[in-house]
Amino acid sequence: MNRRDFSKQLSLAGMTGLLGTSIVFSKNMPKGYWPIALQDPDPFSLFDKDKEMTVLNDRPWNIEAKAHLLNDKVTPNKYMFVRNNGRIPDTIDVNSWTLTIDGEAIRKSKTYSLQELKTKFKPYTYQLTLECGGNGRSEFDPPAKGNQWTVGAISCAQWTGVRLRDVLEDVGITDGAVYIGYHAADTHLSGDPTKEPISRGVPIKKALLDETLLAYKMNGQAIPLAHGFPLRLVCGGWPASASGKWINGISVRNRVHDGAKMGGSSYRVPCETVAPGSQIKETAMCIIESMPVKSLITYPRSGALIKEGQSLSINGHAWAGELEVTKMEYSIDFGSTWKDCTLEKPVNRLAWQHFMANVQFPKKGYYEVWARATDKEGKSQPMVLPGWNPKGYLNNACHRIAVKVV
Ligand SMILES: Nc1nc2c(c(=O)[nH]1)N[C@H]1C(S)=C(S)[C@@H](COP(=O)(O)O)O[C@H]1N2
Ligand SMILES: [Mo]
Repeated sequence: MNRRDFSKQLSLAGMTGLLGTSIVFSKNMPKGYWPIALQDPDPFSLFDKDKEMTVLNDRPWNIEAKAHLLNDKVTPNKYMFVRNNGRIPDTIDVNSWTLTIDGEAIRKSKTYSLQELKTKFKPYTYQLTLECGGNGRSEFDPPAKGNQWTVGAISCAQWTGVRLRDVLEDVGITDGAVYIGYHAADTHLSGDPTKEPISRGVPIKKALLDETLLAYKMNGQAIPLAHGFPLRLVCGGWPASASGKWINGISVRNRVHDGAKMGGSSYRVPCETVAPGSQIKETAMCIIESMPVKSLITYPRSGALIKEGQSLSINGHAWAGELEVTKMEYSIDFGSTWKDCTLEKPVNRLAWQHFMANVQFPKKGYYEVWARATDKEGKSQPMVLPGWNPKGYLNNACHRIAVKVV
């Protein structure tokens, strides 16, 4: 969010909201004035994030969690990563907000007000895993350009909204429907109003699943601004880029959606494994769909100290895109031998699962605890960086923490 552009449109009510109190002599304030308290805004207070979160970029805002901050079973806003491709919309009027369904594969386009969506269709609540396709990018070699996410671009909040399927059925889609693409109210960093910063989507089959929501609540409250207030598409288990924030349109396409960041190397990886650093033809790139199996140790934080003879309780989460995780193991000997963790079932499909274990160490010294999840199809996390790709997507290597027994 560029400060100048932000202030140009920010209403007095908007400023009051950000300041947390009213501006007493606001009527004397010059037009377009930006109160000092809001200059170089502090992202932590601006977005209600915990101070331990890591800011990777401020134009646009990109903020990630650290592993130990993600220990909650349901991710609260303060620990939820923020990934923006453009500028957060700064003038949102909930009362006039609409969602238009159009595209080649619908009978007649239709526009709903937010109120209509909420009253006409049945609400559902699911906990849904959203992981940025680039989570773990910082480990790629040769390095991949883009936000250098470590492990914290993952969340599993509770989303409430209406099923996209119910809305599409109400509009009427044709047999020719192949894909949906979202349109949103955020603006391109260049300032060009004709350009969308991002307009992605999913195949119609994913769009019609029970868990694919047009959400208006996160963890039981209005969605925070940074996460898509007042309306967001949520496609759990897929790269989170498919879950459009601030959406005001869905196009039902008769072909693969061709919006911004659907082509080239955006959210696409070589269809076949390639040598690190290779040049890849555009036709040899495939769109990322369900995310791969992965896990995170969220307790204790790396660097734990324990006394000799004591056992260490570890816990964390595991997820595998559209699939369930069926096995969770840990190793204290650099992957030579593995022991089972206790693994819970997900609260619903596409939610992460919790694991825990009681780890024993043979003697004093330095150890690493490595965690490895296996999905329903028998695929496990690799111990080292998996398939190199130009943009550094899909790093699902085992998470590790350091432990000293003293
Ligand atoms: N309109 C819009 N939707 C968007 C984005 C965006 O920049 N604009 N970023 C996408 C990407 S790449 C990710 S990883 C997720 C991040 O969601 P979060 O910020 O709520 O964690 O939002 C997705 N939806
Ligand atoms: Mo992303």
